Amino acid sequence: MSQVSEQTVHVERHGAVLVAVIDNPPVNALSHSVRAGLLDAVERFERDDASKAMVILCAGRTFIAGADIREFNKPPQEPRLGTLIDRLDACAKPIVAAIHGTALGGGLEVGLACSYRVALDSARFGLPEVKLGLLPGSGGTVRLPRLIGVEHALTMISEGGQIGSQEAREKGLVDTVISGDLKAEAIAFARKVIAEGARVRRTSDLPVPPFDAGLLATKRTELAKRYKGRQAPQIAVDLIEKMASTPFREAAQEEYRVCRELIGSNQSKALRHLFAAEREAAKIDGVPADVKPRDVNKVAVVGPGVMGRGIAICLLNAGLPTTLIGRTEESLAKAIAAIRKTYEGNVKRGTLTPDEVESRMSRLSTTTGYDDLRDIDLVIEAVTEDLEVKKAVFAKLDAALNERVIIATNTSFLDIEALADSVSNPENVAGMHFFNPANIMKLLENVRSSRTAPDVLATITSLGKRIGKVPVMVGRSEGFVANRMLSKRSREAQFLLEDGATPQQVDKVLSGFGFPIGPFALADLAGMDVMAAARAARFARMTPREQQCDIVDKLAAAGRLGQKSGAGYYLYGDDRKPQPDPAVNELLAQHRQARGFSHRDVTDQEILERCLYAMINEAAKILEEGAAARPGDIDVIWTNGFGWPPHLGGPMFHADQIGLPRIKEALDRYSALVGEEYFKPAGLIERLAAEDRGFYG
Ligand code: 3H9
Repeated sequence: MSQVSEQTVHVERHGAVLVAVIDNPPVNALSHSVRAGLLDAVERFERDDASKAMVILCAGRTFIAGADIREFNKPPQEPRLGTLIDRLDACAKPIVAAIHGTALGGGLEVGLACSYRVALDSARFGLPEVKLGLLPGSGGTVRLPRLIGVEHALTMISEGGQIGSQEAREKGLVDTVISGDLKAEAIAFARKVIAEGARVRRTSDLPVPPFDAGLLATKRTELAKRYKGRQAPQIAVDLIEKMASTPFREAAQEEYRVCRELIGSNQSKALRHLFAAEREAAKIDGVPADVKPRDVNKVAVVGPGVMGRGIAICLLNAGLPTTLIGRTEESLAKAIAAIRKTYEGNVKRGTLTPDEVESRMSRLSTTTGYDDLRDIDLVIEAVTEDLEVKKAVFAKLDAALNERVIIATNTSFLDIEALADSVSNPENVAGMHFFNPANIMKLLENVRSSRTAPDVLATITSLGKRIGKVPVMVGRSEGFVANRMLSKRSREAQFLLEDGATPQQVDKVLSGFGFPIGPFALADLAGMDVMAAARAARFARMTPREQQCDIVDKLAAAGRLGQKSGAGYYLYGDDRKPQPDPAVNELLAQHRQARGFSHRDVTDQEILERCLYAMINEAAKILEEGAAARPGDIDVIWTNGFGWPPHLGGPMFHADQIGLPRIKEALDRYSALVGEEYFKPAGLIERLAAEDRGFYG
């Protein structure tokens, strides 16, 4: 019998039914003690003639959420999950998995190895391993297709999505959906199984259902497009292909071999790093975990412009009654119409029902005054990006709101301390920096001032999660973290054009690296007028070379506003596909000549290094200044905000993979080539490189 190191599984006898209860908070992951405890429970069940059926149940908020990710960096320890699963599968008496919460990864694999599965109506099911750069390693790819068919199983395995209980029931994954007391109902179900002859049903005995021969090729193409550069989704198709023509045991062995190989891969390490970093980011540096967020039941948004509308949609979607404050009835009417239009788009795409739209719209109210804000708990200010305008709004809010109301600004670069100075309770002031389109983008940079109260920081973090964002706390710094780093990449992209690169070369290199879109195609999407306005706003703080690098202004002046005018860095036809334009090359040649730059052939390596290392160097300065608390926060910001490919772990993780000594050497090289003011290595990089350490130690 296996040794149980700590008690995370106990058994209860209910007549002829033995119930094994797993209690391993927070998510009942299959840690060593759970595997050992469950194996003990099965062995005891097998020995005990009085027990005719067994139920596996979990305490707490969820059924098993998978293998214990924290154990992946250590060698596998017996009993391995595969050993336990084989034992469940081989059991001569029926076992019922009683599922609530989320049955994920190894958790679902435990369920699949049981004879029966019953689930609460709110339960969810998935094999999310692919999101961690892995694939199921304990029978998921060999059992799920046998149970629900190859096509559905392939979708779940290669995309990692979840399905609910009703769908699971329809597809044959679940035998019964329960809406009452899971434990009582699961025991009753087990008694019924006993009464009907205690039949054992093994998924491993089922044949693989026939499937469309073209499915695998179609799926490969679809996945390659959707998960650019990711290896696990493609390997999922390989495994399913092999599974369909290989005996069960052999296919299961191959699955385990592949899973172990993927655990050791760089892509999986990067994705596991991000999983942990995202959770770490929710823990606010310097704020104890027991600080309670304030209640947020009713909110207001000041400013019915594009950002204000997007923010209002997020709040309405989360069920929060929201008041939109605007200067005129006309601007508010326009905002209401735009919000409704967004929702109608959702209805057309089938992601919302008309009733859901009406219930969301019914939570929206508008006002042009500040008199009726008595019940509001939190206000998000999203007016024009001008300190004086914002201060005037803050003064009005200060007069109207009670002393506990949180005032969050959506500024993207103004000084949060100056805004805090303009109200009587500066401890209530913070930033909530959304990214456009606010209702779509996952990243939320929450900003703390030196005086923001800890419970205000906890509140904006929990509100961020509640509205479906990935909130990361940042400190005072111009452009905060995401935009500050982006501005360095944009600068280098512009300088590279002056040196001789073309927009398409730069875009190709960066999208080849894994960004969803290159910087110039992105600028064409945003609009050259917008880019020129942003440049004008920063002009006084630019270096002389940046000031004179006015390619954006020249394009805007030529009416090349990007996609909306049919031409920008590229030409656009009806299909909106960017086509290189000789006129842009001519404009660049003239610019170079006027500026005294001679054209040279810029290598792809130089493009990649200058764009990425300029960002990494800036990130190191941000860390030194304390504007980000941890390198992981920066990785979370860039993978959720500006499309850094998740399988490369974020800029800080990637820097460590390359090695800081190598990065420092390149920064020195570009200091000499481009200028010290752009590439002088940050003190942190100098120090870590000298010690041959990385950002993560
Ligand atoms: C697998 O199963 C491989 C097998 O096929 C084969 C093996 C051979 N392990 O997300 P939350 C922690 S691969 C360890 O904030 P929520 C998490 O770090 C696995 N810890 O809560 C956090 O800790 P802390 C396949 C885990 O309610 C705490 O739980 N399974 C694990 O928003 C709360 O997490 C997955 O990929 C784990 N597996 O969401 C599932 N999972 O408090 C990954 C969570 O210290 N998990 N923790 O920061 C999830 O998707 C979500 O955590 C879940 C709960 C939906 C379960």
